[in-house]
Amino acid sequence: MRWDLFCRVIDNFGDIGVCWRLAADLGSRGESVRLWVDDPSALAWMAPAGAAGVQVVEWTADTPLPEPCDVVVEAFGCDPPAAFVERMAATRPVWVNLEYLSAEDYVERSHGLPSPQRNGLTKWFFYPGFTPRTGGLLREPGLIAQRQAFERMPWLARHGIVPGPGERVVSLFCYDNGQLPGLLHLLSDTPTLLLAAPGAAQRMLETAGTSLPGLVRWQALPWLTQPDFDRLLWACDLNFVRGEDSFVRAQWSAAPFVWHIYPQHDQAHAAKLDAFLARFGGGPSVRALWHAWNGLGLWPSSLPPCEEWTAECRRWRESLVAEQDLTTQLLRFVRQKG
Ligand code: TRH
Repeated sequence: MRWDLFCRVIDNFGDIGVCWRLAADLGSRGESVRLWVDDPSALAWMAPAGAAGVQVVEWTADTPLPEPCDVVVEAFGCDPPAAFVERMAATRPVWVNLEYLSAEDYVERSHGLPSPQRNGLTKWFFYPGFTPRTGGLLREPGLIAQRQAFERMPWLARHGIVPGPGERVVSLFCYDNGQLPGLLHLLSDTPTLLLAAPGAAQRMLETAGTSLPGLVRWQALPWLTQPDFDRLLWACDLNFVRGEDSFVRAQWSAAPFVWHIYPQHDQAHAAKLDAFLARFGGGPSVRALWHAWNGLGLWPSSLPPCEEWTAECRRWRESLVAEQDLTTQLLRFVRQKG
């Protein structure tokens, strides 16, 4: 099929990150995707080589609007241009709104619901999620096999990262976070190499400067391509991730991970975080750590026991892998509605 996928970059990199993964995954399965994005700049580092079957169109007010494809996906309710929607009334593509990821109960109730539109078309809600009654998670065919076959030391060496003997390797991708001193204190019980993503993590560590605890050192990373970002998560003993896409990718890594959830002014993120924890499990020590990193509780005195935590993450990944991935589900959904 031919797909129009619309992406508006609201902030950060999750909007384009999710859309690119979906577009590339569809392309690898023989679909043909026109990815409309208002700010494609991040693709220069995220996906410099592009992807088979994916054409990127810079979406501005002046972009000429061609005939709509067989399927129109708008990411996160980003509203395709009105003139395009008018043309859709004539060609009648399947129209899908790909929603935000959440583990909250409303997702199961809302996934797959129709929304009748003024132009006579139906827009269908498609919700990613963690349970069989949701649209699932992006997981490319072969991803888990690649992860199992991955060798961390050569990858780290190729990226100029040389952990000392017994040094714990921790990735850090986060928003500005006043909780960093608490985290550094917690990590200071063991030699630790913190690999900091560009942006807030690096800025905060630069500011921390000489106040870094003795056993903790850090190294700045460049922006990695998405496949290399995945490998970073596979190479680390512990991953701090954020937003939506890196959060999911940490779950495929199955190394212990901590989520810095996108903060919302009305505190809605606290319920969203707890909804995930309720499904994931992890026990009180994981819960306390996640709450502390998100400013929702006091710091525990130590990290969760590593073996149990790792086993929990592996069990969680196995349970997710038993579900169908998002792209497979979306393809089936669209064929049913078409
Ligand atoms: O950047 P994020 O915080 O994105 C978002 C946005 O805030 C968005 O508006 C919000 O709706 C959503 O979160 C919940 O975090 P996320 O989702 O993890 O996206 C980051 C993307 O960047 C992801 O696709 C991984 C990619 N990435 C790389 O490819 N290379 C890198 O080096 C790094 C650090 C990230």
